[in-house]
Amino acid sequence: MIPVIDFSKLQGDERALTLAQIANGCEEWGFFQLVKHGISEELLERVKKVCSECYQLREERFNESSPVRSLNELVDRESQGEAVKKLKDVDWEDVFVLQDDNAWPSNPHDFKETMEEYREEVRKLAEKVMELMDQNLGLEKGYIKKAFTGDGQQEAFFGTKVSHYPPCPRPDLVDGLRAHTDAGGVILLFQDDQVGGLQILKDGEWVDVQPVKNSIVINTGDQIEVVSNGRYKSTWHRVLATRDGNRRSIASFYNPSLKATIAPAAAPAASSYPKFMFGNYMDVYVKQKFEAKEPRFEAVAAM
Ligand SMILES: O=C(O)CCC(=O)C(=O)O
Repeated sequence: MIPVIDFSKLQGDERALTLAQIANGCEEWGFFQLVKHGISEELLERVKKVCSECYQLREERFNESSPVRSLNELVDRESQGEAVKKLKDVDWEDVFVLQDDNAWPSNPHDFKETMEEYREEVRKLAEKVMELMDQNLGLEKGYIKKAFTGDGQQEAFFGTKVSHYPPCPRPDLVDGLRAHTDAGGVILLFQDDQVGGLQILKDGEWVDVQPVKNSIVINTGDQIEVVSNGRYKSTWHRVLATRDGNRRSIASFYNPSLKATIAPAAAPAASSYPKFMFGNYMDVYVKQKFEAKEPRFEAVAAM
């Protein structure tokens, strides 16, 4: 089971133990879940409500989307006797991204206000988690944030991806989201309470990220792997499509600015990771997201 950590215990006698649990989550799993993380249940309930209402308004569009068309074509070919394989270039997902400066859905009317409030809370939580990582890695407080912002000269990238994985008639032929590691820094996921599907690859086996009501799942991306010089490896994960249930997931990505220079924090001379500009890494990542990460590091080193 993915570790579940009570974040409120950082405040009391169990701070050292909680820090150790977070270090273990980062080192051994690349994923952990936080409960009592300080984001109010009342806000989280509102987030669920507005995101579900927003999806209801998009549902018809999903039925006409390219994943649905691709799967229908495949099933047609199968019904004509062709041996078919799982789709390799399709995700069974409805998605849009919220950033500070892009267009947001205007419906339902309280979507924007609620998601602004949520993003503010989750951004603060990301920065707290990054400071704990600084401490656990023996770095000065604020090191990772500084690395992500060019020493405070730039803004970190902060995006929130609102996804739904609608019921899929043939989960054997398409994944909700194909296996990948995340490109960036720290990812904070508010996943569905009921409908599972997210899995991580641990010691060669796919392990479920069990839904825990109102928890926030934390995982680390490729840039934390570089900064930590390979101590905190980004973990492969995927979302399985399911026949029943429409899985909601809201993933917030705290990433370096595109202009930030990323390099291992300690002993760079002895490191197997290069130093590069994050924007260059993203240029490689968009083309190779669903492939192994090592060639991405090689490609960006050669740029
Ligand atoms: O929806 C999820 O649970 C995971 C999302 C994810 O892995 C991603 O967007 O990179």
